[in-house]
Amino acid sequence: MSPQFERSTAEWQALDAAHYLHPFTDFKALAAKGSRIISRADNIYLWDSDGHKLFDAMSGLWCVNVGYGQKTLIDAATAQLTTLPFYNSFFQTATQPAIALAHKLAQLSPTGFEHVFFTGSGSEGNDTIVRMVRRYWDMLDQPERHTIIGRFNGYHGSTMAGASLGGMTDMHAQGGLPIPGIVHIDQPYYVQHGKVNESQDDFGLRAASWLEDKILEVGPDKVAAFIGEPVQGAGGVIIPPDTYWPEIQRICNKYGILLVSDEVICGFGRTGHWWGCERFGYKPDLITFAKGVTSGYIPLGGVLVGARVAKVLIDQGGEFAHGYTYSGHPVACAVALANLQLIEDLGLVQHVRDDTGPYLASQFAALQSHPLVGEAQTCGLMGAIRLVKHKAVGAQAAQAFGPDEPVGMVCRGHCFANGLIMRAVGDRMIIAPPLVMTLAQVEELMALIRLCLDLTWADLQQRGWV
Ligand code: PXG
Repeated sequence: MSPQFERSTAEWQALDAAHYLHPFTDFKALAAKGSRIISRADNIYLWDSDGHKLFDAMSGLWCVNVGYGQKTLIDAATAQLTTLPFYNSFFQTATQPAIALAHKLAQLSPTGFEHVFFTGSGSEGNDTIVRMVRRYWDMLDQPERHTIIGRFNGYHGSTMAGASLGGMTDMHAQGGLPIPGIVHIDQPYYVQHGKVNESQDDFGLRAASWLEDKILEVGPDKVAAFIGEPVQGAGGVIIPPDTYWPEIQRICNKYGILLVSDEVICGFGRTGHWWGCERFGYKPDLITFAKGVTSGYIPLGGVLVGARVAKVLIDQGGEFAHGYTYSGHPVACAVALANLQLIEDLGLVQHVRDDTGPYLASQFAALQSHPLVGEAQTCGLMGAIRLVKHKAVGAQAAQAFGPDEPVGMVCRGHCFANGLIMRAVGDRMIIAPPLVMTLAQVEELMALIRLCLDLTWADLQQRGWV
């Protein structure tokens, strides 16, 4: 490690508390407690500054899909930094890596996607979606078609537009969001909205029908687009019933509304398919991507633009007044090319679809017998375990923990103490491990998860919560 990074953990924590404002953080509470400092990584493991090893079941932050320490990505960055560390794509200019990556993404995208707009992150990608969708309808002389429909508990980033498209009410409560022209429908979460004796399939159709209700409420000639994540990630790995997305597609088609698939988490193999929309059987008009495009080695995001929108934007001419300094950053694009090559060379998408995904699913199904587990579900290499106070008995639904019983945080504490990074979203414990994970590592992960569930159960008994 470089000498400038050689300090004790306590020194780093003091400097951190003195100067560094972390994302989505209660600054005061963290300063009192001290951050966990992560120092290095290899394959699917991390080490903190005290040398503790952690199993990274969240792939950094849903992004390090090829795992840590991949030499081809490092070499690609080094080579590009040496040749041309930066040049922009404004003023009728381009760099070879940006063009090559646009070409590669067109090859990997679902049929009908030939164009890409690059950004620096998923949030900027979704800001681009808002600008592009509204410009599309303006160019078609329908400027009143500006309303975009998102979903409560959806996550589309943290910029003004990203947070507005998302449906996180605690984010909306800060700063007067959503911005005008963005409205929300409920999420397809059976635990929250399902009816007694309603099948998953029926619930999926009913949840999709909320889109039609909202379109009719806003006025069909005012709605520009619908945006959703194939599987809601940050919302707690909410996996919709198989009937949901095809019905959403039918409704969008019926009213001529653009369908946007935010694949920032689900893209590049996470679901066992290249794209989440392929897993769930729908054809979006626009796709947002980020994270897995570079496996998080360097920031990059963007929008894949399908033929319907591209045709209008390109054929009609006129400048699209939008872009970022780092749109098509050559180093980021070079790393992305190496990353996509590696995903192909290692056959990671098939590996998830045929090997680790089904194995993880069977292991999660077996968790169902644990006294704390309400449901445990997976989609590819994403999984969620809902912790419940009392399990469902017969027709009686499972009983959830109360608002003053933060069970997820208790469980997360046991995970960290035992070398496992698993995220808590309310009462849902979620994972999204690197796609390079082997079958043996799935077993290792499941042993850690079972241990942490047992420790949590014993802890909750002591607290008198169960
Ligand atoms: N769309 C989706 C679906 C995302 O998951 C973004 C957009 C925004 O991407 P950027 O690169 O601007 O962060 C995301 C990001 C969490 C968590 O706690 C999830 C994300 C980001 C930070 C935390 O699960 N997803």
